[in-house]
Amino acid sequence: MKRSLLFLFILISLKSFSQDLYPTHWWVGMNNPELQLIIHRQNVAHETVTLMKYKGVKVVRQHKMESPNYLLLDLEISKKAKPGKLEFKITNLQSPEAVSYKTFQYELKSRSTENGKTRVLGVNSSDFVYLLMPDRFSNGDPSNDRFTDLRDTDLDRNDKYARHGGDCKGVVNKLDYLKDMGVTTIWCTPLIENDMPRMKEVGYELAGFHGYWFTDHYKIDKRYGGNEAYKSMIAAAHSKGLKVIHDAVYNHVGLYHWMNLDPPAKDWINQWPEFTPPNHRDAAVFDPHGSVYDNTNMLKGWFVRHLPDLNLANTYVANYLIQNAIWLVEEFGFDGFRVDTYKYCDEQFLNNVNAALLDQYPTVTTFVEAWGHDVAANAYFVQNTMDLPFNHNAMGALDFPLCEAIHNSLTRPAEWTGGINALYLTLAEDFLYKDPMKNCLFLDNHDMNRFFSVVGEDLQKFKAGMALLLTMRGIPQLYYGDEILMKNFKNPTDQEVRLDFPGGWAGDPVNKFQASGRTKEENEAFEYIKTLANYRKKSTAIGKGKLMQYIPQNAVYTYFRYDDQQTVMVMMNTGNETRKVNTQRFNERTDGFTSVKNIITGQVLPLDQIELKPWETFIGELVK
Ligand SMILES: [Ca+2]
Ligand SMILES: [Ca+2]
Repeated sequence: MKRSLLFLFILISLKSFSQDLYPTHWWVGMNNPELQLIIHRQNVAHETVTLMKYKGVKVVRQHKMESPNYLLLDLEISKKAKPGKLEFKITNLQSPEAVSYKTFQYELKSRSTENGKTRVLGVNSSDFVYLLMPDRFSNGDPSNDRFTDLRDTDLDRNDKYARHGGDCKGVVNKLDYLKDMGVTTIWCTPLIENDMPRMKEVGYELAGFHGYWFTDHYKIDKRYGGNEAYKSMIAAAHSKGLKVIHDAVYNHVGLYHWMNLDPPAKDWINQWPEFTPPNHRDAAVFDPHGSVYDNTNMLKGWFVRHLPDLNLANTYVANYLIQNAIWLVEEFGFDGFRVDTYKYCDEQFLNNVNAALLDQYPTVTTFVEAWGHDVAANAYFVQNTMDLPFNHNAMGALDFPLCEAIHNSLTRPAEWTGGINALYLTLAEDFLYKDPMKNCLFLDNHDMNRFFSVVGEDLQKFKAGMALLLTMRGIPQLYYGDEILMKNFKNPTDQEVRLDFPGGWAGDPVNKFQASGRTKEENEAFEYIKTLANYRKKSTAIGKGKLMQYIPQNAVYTYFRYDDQQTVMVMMNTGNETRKVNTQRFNERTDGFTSVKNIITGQVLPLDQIELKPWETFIGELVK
């Protein structure tokens, strides 16, 4: 009895000990043989940690931090190393009569052989991304809704600021719904653990249900089902031919992350005498006339009071985050990254993490949230064609300037630079991007007004926006619920645009995942997106082809997507009069074709007989 109790005690202590190792485990056969292992344990710096003999693995260096609670070991894992468990011996020379001898294990696993084949596939312009907030989408497992050992124990669907219980299983349950709609890729706002109490933001007690307040980079929040549920979700998605984008945050951590609660050293976190927010100006990063003052404030200010800003110029912090990014790909096998708060991060760090990921996973893709205020500002933060003192290496950006231009097109009259001409002019500036096809295109997201509200709840304009989204260059992203015409402005806060998907919870009065639960107008919106998205799936011209646009005339905008096999023509009337379109000036794209097949209705028309009512959009495939 005593023996088994002792055994249990050892097991428990080993378990809690192993949770203080970062990364939690690693793999043999990685391109980079180096691994920096963080041991977090009280007074570990006063102890001696020795690696027992293991073929192909050695400790080449150890680092002490300001805090005695950390010891960092640089391991070298050669190609000779086989999967197994490293054994470390700890001898406490300070107090041998106390716990003088202990061992702990560290697992080296074998890597997946499926990377780039059935997992880690990368996301490209032939995909269609669905952005959802897991807490608000669907609750597949009510047993994980709340935990008394987490700091936020509230659960209240009547409170927009509280958690609502959605999870990974809920997403799995709706994969067929998404696939049927023509979605190919899911992007969940972060699922990483946010063990934070509710925090005051603009006067409201907000829960970390959006996921951007990380407290443990190696754990999926158990309210979403934990690491295994995320693995299952990704496996289920992959088995249905769907991909997954992982939402990463390098800029900050939550107040209750160990890096802030028990910092290894003061300089792991950017320190200010008092709370100092960033100026939020992308210009402060790249302005050739800018001051160091503004630049420092932008890159090192704390996003909000409860998000300590990480010092990404600190090598240890950088190593930790880069290893974590690689760990996440190998562990979960998702297909691409979306990176949050990009313009607030140390620039060299960003290039380093991107390069390290690509070195290990050539197929993994990344698009970033730079939120540049215009094309040049947005292009600055990705691979571009400009001659600059610092060259960013991110593949693609979330295309905020194009989103704004679309809003402009659909809400303002066609003027020299406004209305539909804003869209034309914004696309013309694509020359600043190295590859604009790698940008992610969207009409709204969790930080913006709902698109249906932006266009004044006008279904014609809504369809025009969806037509642009699904036929334009780049990787299109739809925000959950837009397909059922969810609306709202983010007034008083963003929570208004983050409401539950009706039908995502057992017992919901309506279920809008099913046609029978949707209104006539909602079904019309849904079917329009579904038809276009499913056409898009098979269309090489839209998925991978070129774009040619024509100067808008009489408020009618025309562009073509084309390749060797196919030509798709899109026409949009943004004026208030019906227009018969003269297609003469499009000869260089229409020559050799006689008619055009309307993708939505299937009707075939002669090319010279296209007439557009106000705000009507025509999408047709040219026919020989
Ligand atoms: Ca749940
Ligand atoms: Ca920062």
